[in-house]
Amino acid sequence: MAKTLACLLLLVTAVANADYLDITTSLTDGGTFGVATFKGQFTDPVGTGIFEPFWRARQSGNDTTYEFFNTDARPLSGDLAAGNNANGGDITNRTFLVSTLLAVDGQFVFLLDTNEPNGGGKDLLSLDRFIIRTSSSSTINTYAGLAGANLVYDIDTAGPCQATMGSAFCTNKPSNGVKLTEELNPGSGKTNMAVLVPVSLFAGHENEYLYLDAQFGNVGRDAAAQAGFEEWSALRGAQPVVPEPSSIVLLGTVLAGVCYRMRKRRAV
Ligand SMILES: [Ca+2]
Ligand SMILES: [Ca+2]
Ligand SMILES: [Ca+2]
Ligand SMILES: [Ca+2]
Repeated sequence: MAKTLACLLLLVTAVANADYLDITTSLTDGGTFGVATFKGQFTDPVGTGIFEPFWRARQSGNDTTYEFFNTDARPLSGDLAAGNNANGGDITNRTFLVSTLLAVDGQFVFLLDTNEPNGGGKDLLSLDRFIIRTSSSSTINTYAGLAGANLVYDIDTAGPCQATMGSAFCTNKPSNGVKLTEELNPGSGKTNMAVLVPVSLFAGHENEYLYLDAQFGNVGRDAAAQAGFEEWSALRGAQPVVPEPSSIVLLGTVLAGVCYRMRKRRAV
């Protein structure tokens, strides 16, 4: 009996700690799950970051739920080849080194552009999973493989929902997540949510590749996914250095000079 009561108490506590953060009223809404912040908008105070989508997926049809993670694996195979997620996968999805992320006030910034109809309740979309992992491999293509990668952050185990900004509020659900709407910032290329993750969580994993496992459309089926592609981008700083045309010409001139001298010396 005592055991049953303890189990019940544990269950009640677990349910009480599982919530959806509702940021469907205003772009200034937001809150936290543990150390990460989820909010309707983000303004880069530095203004130098480069926004590049690295995650692009959808499930065709109406009122669906789907899950996907970014990878460099080509062609997409394993778990990622299933369904219509792969339609966008081959074009846009890729991973990158953690060291290329730009820190803003001690946080790495991930931006979500949802693609849902504007209105009629179809604009609603739930983010049900948000899991960040890192790995020395850039070509993981199964969930089993991803489960073996280093766990950085998982919204479901991060802590209870705390609505801390604007009119955001938390509603009791079986697991943690965020309820969003396309309507607050409609259109493609417009940010519908920003997630701020402390840089400190990535310590010792700077030279590993980043994976974002995200699921949409599952909360109680009242914020299901419609077929437009959702996209995640990250605010990144250090980009791979590509020599400028002028330096390539300069390098070519120097090399030509060296070759000429070597030929001349050989001819002597
Ligand atoms: Ca959008
Ligand atoms: Ca929807
Ligand atoms: Ca969840
Ligand atoms: Ca969609």
